[in-house]
Amino acid sequence: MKHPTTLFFTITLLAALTLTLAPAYAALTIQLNKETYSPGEFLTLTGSGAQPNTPVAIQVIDPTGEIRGVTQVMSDANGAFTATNFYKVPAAPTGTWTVKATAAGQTATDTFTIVVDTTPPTITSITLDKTIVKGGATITVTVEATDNIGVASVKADNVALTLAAGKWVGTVTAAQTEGVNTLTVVASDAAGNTDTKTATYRVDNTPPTIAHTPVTAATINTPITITATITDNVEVKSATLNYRTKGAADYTTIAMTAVGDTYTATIPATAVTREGVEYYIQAADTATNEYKTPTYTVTVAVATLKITPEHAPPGASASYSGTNFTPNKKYTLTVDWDGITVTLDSGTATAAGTISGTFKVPGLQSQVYTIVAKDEAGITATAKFGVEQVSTTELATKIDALSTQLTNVEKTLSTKMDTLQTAITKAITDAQTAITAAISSAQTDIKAAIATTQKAITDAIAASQKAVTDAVSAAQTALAESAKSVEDAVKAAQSDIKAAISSAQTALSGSISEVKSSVDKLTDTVNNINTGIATTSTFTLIVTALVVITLVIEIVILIRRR
Ligand SMILES: [Ca+2]
Ligand SMILES: [Ca+2]
Repeated sequence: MKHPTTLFFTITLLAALTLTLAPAYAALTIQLNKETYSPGEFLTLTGSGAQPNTPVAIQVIDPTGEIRGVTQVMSDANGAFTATNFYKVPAAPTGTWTVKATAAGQTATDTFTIVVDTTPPTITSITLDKTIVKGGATITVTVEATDNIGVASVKADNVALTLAAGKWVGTVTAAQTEGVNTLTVVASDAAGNTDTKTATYRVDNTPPTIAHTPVTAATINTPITITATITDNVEVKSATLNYRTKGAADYTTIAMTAVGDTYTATIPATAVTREGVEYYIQAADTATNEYKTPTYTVTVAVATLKITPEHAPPGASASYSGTNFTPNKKYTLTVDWDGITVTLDSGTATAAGTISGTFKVPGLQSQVYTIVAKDEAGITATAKFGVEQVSTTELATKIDALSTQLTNVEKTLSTKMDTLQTAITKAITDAQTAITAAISSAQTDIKAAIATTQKAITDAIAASQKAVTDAVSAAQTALAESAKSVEDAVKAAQSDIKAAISSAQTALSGSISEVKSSVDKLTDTVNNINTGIATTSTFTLIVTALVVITLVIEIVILIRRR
């Protein structure tokens, strides 16, 4: 027998070895998404603990042990897997069913039972937000329903409602057909059991009708009662009276009060001014159909006052009459003089709103006064009345005298105007004449100035011409003198030459031919001089003469050398 300590050690070692050598994977498990299923529902499961990326075979086994369905899925990299809607649950056999998963030799199971639900849901309430609507209007439907297992869906006229806070809510579109229409609501459970209930609503496309006799005339500052008979094929919801003082920008809207089909409202006195009043009636039914009457115009009668005669002296009697005052109301007839109100008469208007009476003309200063008739409702009318202190004849005479004076003033003014006009005309004519004379004088002066200038220019030109002529003449004289002196010089030279020749001829002992040649040359030159004197310029003659003298000197030198 081994030592207990040794045995314990051995067992511990074996356990450690076993743990070390066992696969590193957890146990295979599966989990169905529900514990019970109704017939027709599908099974879905999730699993884990398989080897990574390994096929997992799944079997569905009924309570008798018969395999009713198989499928296969792959585990993922973590060994997890899912089979979705892999088997449709039949109605039978009831009892405990098993789902078995097998992967790499490991198995796992889960169980479920089939519950056959034969109890339909119950619709407990249907609520419509409105039951009288226009055709095509939107109606919000709210349904409450229960079921032994659970309400799966609710539809209203085939429109699926949404579950919110325990109630099924949605909107449907009303039919177009006028009259009572039926809304069908169906609640279903998962097993397909249903409950159907209906609700009704009414379609009203017909607006209300308004029967009204328009008010066309009213008394100023007096309320106007407007009455109309308003009906609807279903239900009148509201009726309003809309009024404004004619010319006002906006209408005032007030609700009409109903007694049966008779609706009444009152336009207040403050709106009834002399401008007149405009109004219309509007009615709506529950389905929001509306009808509006045309706009009517009320003419407001304005109170009038007439006094006969129109003027009279103090103490005389005058009568008055007025219309359109507030019927049966008290009134007073007054006149205002320098801030003091004097009552002339008072009374009560008739049922027709007329007033009349007489008064004694008060002793007021002569002038035209405004007489005021005013009733308790504030309706007033005025008329002018003249209090006379002087007789009409006296007044007429004064007016005639004034008229004559005015005529005289008019005549005097007319005469003065004529005189003034004549004076103005003359002044204008005089001014024109003076201007013309001044222009003429200026023209003469200008002409004289031009003539003087022309003469001065002519004189200057003449003076210039004489100076030029004198200069030319002097030049000519000078030239003539020059020519004469040249001629004299030539003649003197000729004389000297002849004497020289004569002397030379006498002295000649040698080369006569040489001298003769020079003499011939000299002779030619002299001839040329004589020929050219007439045509050659003074300067050329002088030069030529010098040439001749030079030749003569040469000849003399030549002769003397001998
Ligand atoms: Ca049920
Ligand atoms: Ca209607």
